[in-house]
Amino acid sequence: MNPTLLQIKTVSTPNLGSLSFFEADHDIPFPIKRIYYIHGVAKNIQRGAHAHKQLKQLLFCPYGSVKIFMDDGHDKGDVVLDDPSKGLIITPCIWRDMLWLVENSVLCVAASDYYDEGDYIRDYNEFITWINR
Ligand code: T46
Repeated sequence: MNPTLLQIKTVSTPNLGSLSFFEADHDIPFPIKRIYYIHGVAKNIQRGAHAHKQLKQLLFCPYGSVKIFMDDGHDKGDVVLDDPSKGLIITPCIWRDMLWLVENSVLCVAASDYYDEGDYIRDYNEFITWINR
């Protein structure tokens, strides 16, 4: 599996820190309809255990470190988001789990569509059936 990593554009100013940014359609290959973020998570907690049928996402971690496990039904891979300028694009039909390596890490998602529970596959066997349909 070949995850698509994005180096998020970052402007550093001496003594003032850094500013990172991305623009829909210009820097990421889809329009953004929703932003959400997961926070207040203890170390070693794992979330996820689902795939999306249509949703495209950019994941990034502005604070902390979160490991993303991905499975397309054939290959598996993982990426550690441990730098605010590191982004991970996840295309549809990828089973994912997210493991908090550092307490209170913030995982942000820019998503191509509004929330729709019908877009989730939360059962792994159903996921395998879906990708082989
Ligand atoms: C994903 C990973 C990276 C909403 O009501 N609206 C929303 O926009 C979202 C994203 C979730 N929810 C509700 C659905 C559940 O009742 O929030 C609750 C927790 O969602 P979930 O268990 O799916 O959370 P994670 O951390 O397993 O997954 C989330 C996203 O849901 C998912 O799209 O790819 O982050």
